[in-house]
Amino acid sequence: MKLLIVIVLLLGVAAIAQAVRVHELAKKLSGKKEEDIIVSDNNLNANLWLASLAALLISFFYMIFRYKDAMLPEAASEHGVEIDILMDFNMWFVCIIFVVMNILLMVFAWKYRYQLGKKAYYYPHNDKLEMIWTVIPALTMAVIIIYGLIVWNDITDKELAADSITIELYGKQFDWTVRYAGEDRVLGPSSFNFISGTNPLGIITPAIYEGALLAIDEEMATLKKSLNEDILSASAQDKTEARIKRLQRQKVRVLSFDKNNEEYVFAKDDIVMDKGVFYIPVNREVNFKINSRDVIHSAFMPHFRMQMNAVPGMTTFFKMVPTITTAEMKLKTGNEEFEYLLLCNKICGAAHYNMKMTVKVVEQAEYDAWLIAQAKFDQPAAEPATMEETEVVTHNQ
Ligand SMILES: [Cu+2]
Repeated sequence: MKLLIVIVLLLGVAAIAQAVRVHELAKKLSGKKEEDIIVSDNNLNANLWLASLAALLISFFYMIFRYKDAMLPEAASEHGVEIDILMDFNMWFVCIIFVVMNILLMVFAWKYRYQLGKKAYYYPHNDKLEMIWTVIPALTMAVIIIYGLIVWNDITDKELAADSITIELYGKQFDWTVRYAGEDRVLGPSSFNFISGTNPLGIITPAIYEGALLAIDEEMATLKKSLNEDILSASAQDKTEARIKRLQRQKVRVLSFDKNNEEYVFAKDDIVMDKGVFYIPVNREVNFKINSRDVIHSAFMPHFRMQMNAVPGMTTFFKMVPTITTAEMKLKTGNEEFEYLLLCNKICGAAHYNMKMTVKVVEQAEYDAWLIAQAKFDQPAAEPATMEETEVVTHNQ
């Protein structure tokens, strides 16, 4: 099918080339030169040019009017309001300049089109004019950039509120895993060296540390045994030797971690969520720590006007305060189906579109009840809390 389309396209191009050639030959026969443009042709082109300006402006304003309701709803976070004002300021600026410049550009081209007997005015240089058209755009750019930087510095300021919640967003091809810091409000240390089927974030605890070493030693022992028994084919032997070398390197990396690091205790109450939905309380600061396992992703929550790259090998940050609960937003948008989303905004591979999680913004009490029902990292899932139990826990926190 694809080949067929390519052949049709190629034949089309060839047909156009032939038609142009025929046109040129016909002209040659009639003795006309290409430079001989008649005045009426020139005027027609100039007027069509003006008509294209009208078409451009009409479609520009029509699009704005037609799609104004397809924009995001109002910002659902404290800093989002600032971002929206900044974006509106830039948009108005750019749109006004776009309209004025296009009108000037195209009207002048129409006005000074070629006309019989009209001669171009020779005007080679004017310092004052050049100064004006350099300084005005430079000042304009400076205003836009400085205003943007002020807003950026404001929203990325590192200082955390005393009651902020720390949540890790961990991206990989192709999903997000979310980790809550738990009651101690500190995320336990983690490293890719400790990632396994049951430990997708590579969180380190003394038990996991021991387990990783044991698994490496056991696999190495089995491989060495099969090598010694001399039962492998030559290629299988090469593969086994390569695997042993890899395991040795992995062991060196695991041993480079301090076995008795006191920080490992912070992992105990961490909560790892990979169920496609996570909760945050309204009007409370959430401090996101963002990581990636493989390639660059981008943690994107459009309704909160929040986006930050997830870069392998480093942790990035973004803190924000959600101001509108999911339930309130459903009412405001008149959309019963409305949900806040965590998306990936870097095209990171074939299933990039699938990197999606639902974010529920709820009242503090509902958040506490939800959180208590989630399994802690090194404990089995809690029994579903009864209402009384939930109440008690809420008051204790
Ligand atoms: Cu991604």
